[in-house]
Amino acid sequence: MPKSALVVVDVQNDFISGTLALKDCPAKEDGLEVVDVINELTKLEGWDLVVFTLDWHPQDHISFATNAHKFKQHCDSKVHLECAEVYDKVVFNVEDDQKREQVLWPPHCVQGSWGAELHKDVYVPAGSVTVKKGVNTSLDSYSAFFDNDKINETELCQVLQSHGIDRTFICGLATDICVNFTATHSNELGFKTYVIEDACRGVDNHNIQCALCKMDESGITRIKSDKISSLL
Ligand code: VGL
Ligand code: ZN
Repeated sequence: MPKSALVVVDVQNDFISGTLALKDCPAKEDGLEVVDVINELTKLEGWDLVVFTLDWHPQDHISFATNAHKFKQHCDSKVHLECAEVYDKVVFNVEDDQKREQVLWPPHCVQGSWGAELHKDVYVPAGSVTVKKGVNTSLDSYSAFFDNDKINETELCQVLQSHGIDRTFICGLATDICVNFTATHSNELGFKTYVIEDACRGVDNHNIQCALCKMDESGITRIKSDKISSLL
């Protein structure tokens, strides 16, 4: 029997009712709706590992629109940071002179804050593992495996390998961003990768469809939560 890990991505207060609530994003999806579905999943017997990822940013993080002025001296002259609104993509030249493409978001998931906590109704089984991402000031990390420029790696791949995991089942927030990047990297790293569609919510409808199509093409399998127990 292949070994299976459930990877629950970023089911944190800020994405549900905090500063980056998905309800206020273009797709108007409600992040809270995943909580019950995910609780049903975590309670299934047969997981070899359950992982919770946390977006976990320092106050001065590069992805916060409120910090854009601090990175301005390193910024490409073409970009008018004064006009940068939330969701604008800017290019920063960071200290090591590398260009970073960065989407600006409202401040969210600040380390140790309420917004960064898992939603209180999320059931966390004994023995589950937590992986934090986006912890460096000058790197953003949508994926729970690598930052967006693949400069650093988190411990997630090694944790999965040390448990002998063959298959990952990815769910959580947001479909088109952190779920998408995490599933894509999982697949690239050689894990048979499933995305649990009804246990995800996203930011933007077009991007959600785009992300799901690209995942299909890369061999990631979309699955509904009620089909999983028969696979474990
Ligand atoms: C996320 C935007 C910024 C996510 C994280 O968890 O999908 N989105 N940081
Ligand atoms: Zn973030």
